[in-house]
Amino acid sequence: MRTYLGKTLRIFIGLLPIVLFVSAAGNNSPSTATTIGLNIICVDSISRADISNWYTFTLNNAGKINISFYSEMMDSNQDLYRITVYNASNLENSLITWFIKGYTTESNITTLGLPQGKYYINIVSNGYWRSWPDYRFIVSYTRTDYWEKEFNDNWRNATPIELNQQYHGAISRSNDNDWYTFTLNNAGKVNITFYLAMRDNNEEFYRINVYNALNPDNSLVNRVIKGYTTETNITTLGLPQGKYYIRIESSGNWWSSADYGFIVNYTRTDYWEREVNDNWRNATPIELNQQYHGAISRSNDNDWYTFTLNSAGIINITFLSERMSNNENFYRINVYNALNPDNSLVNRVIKGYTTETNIDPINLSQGKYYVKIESGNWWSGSDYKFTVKILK
Ligand SMILES: [Ca+2]
Ligand SMILES: [Ca+2]
Ligand SMILES: [Ca+2]
Ligand SMILES: [Ca+2]
Repeated sequence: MRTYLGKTLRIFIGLLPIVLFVSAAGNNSPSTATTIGLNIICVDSISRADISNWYTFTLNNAGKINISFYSEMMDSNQDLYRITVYNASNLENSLITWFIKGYTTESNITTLGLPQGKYYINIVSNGYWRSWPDYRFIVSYTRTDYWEKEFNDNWRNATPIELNQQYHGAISRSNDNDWYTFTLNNAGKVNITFYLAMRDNNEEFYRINVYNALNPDNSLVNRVIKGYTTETNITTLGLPQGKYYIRIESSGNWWSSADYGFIVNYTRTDYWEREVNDNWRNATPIELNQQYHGAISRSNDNDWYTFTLNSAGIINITFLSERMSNNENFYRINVYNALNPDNSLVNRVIKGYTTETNIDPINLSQGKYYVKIESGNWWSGSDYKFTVKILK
């Protein structure tokens, strides 16, 4: 029961999902697109008279869709079908374009996270073929608020995310950029963990950047993720309140359209550094006798802190760090008088095996001071802690 120049209705009976023949003749433009249901197998075909079929579906809520496409094996392996998905409000730029080759009988087209709205699917044949069997496809939909919402390819369209909640996305085109945004109502520390199912090789698959909305030219973190790394703890960041962006893209070398996951964990605290604090002008103010945390989140990260002595006194500094895998120079600590920033009062290098350093007490006059912490010739993104104590 198949025709090549007409269209056929078939009802599949049994355990399969409901199957609907979907196409009226002449659905060859968006304005005449055939409305299809979600999670329903649709059957249609290409014919000499009708080589471009348009379908439309509506998502009442945000969610993710997967399109599966089934066709019979043809006698050539050239690209036979082109499947394109559009947001109805943007027919200029496809969300995804996928080619189906003649030997491929089953294709699972990359998952798309989408906002509520109206969408189009266009299935086009690669020219006239002598006989076109029916094809079947299904748009599988799962409602979720925790997927990206395409297009999110620049910061203006970033998908807003909640803190402490895992989200998913996929690089559905090699040039796909996935932007997310979160807001911190208070200063705190942020830890981003990135998850993927192991890829086929250990090439660089993803690049992740984090930006402060006020300073989008300089990323706070720039991290590359390899295919075998299924869980990556991206360095902890101490941040002031404000709006932030995360950008996830392919590394440029390899890409995979499979899902990735990530979570932005946030802990409110006033006792972490506040990036960007990379020079004395943006130094993080600290209280005396209070332990602070920070991390050298890039090899060229500089962490500046400032404190004020209301009267002359003696201070000492205690610095705690993790034991590293070798005994190279991991940190350098300098202390400056704000009136004389060219001469450091303390210049101390911390080696990798040293976990606690007590810097000799120093006599200071009343005034404003800076502490600068940076990497040595090695660096570690793990947390360090330090306390400036007033002894007298
Ligand atoms: Ca994406
Ligand atoms: Ca995107
Ligand atoms: Ca830092
Ligand atoms: Ca810094």
